[in-house]
Amino acid sequence: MAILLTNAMTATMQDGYGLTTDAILIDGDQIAWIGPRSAAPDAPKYDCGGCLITPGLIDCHTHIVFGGNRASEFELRLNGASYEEVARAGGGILSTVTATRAASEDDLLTAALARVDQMIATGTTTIEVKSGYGLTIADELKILSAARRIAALRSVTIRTTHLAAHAIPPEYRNRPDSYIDDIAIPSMQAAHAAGLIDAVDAFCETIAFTPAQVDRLFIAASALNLPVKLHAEQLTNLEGAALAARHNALSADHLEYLSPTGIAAMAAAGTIATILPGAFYTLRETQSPPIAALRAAGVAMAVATDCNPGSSPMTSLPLAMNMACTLFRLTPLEALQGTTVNAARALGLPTLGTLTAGMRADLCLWDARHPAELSYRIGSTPLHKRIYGGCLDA
Ligand code: DI6
Ligand code: FE
Repeated sequence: MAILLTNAMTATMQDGYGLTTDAILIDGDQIAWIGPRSAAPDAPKYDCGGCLITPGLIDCHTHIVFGGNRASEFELRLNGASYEEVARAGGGILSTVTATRAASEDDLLTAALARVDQMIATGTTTIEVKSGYGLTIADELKILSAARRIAALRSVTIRTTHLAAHAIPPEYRNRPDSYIDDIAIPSMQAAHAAGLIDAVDAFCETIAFTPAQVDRLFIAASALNLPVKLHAEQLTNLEGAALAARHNALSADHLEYLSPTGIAAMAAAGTIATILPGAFYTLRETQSPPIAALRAAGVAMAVATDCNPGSSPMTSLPLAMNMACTLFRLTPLEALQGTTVNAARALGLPTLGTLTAGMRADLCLWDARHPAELSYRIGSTPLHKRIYGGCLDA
């Protein structure tokens, strides 16, 4: 059934904000028409009460399927415990791996749904979900299967990413190449065969995997026609972004230590820079990603939550947008482009991220007059209603 949205200010996100007071005709799960109210096709009307409309927000980088949480580690650290003491007390990324391995697929799904509900409540309509806390073939598949099931239970689009190359599990300590050969590549192939993944990611870092190891994984991904993306230059510069760009990556993510070489390679390849201020904030990092240089080079930027139990226990995209503006000096326009049009590009989803005829009807109605209000407030979400796939469900 068609419905005509009237009485709103709409940020179409075409050529900047693309602000318009035009009416929007939704037919089925698509935007069928946008134009002056006086020229609108005849259809039942929905009065938006002067709300601001934007595309539904897209969280293009999350790790929401995991067991347990790390609050006790957070408390230990703030009481002065060292990294070693935290590790001895069972903390760190491997504690999440232990908890995730111990959890059933249903348990993981239930825990993830609570996070999804918080994301929905802050305007998210599409979520990318990574594996990476299983680190065995069976546990990676369990995570990806739980992630896929979210889409049938909530009004969100889910895109899944294989991230077995996230950490080296204890059973492969000092044998990362064997881990890539025995677990990372075979679990990717098995997940692809089972239809469980849309893309492949890795953590390229001195504490994780080398560029040579990531390169081998990406060659195996390209043999399956799977697009790649990379956690690059988060803690040190290994020229991971340039490696990702050589593989035509959709995005390179984090990028605090990104070099001029990496920026040039990303610009040439059209790789999106995904900015993750939640991890920067949590880790009390002091080096910002080179935003001005990315801007000057014409590299498009996305903004995401990086929702994960260790470095970014955050579900709100409006909060990530606020942090991106205040910590990194993105403009409010860049922040909103980062969670709409550029986030859609980072996921390779051409029918999302802008509001034009033919696009999917995922929209947010906000109690706001101007899009800058979405980034301006700290931790408040003026969401009035979400429209998901043409349904006025929230
Ligand atoms: N970078 C991060 O900040 C997270 N993963 C990654 O590749 C950390 C994940 C965790 O600590 O659980
Ligand atoms: Fe991440």
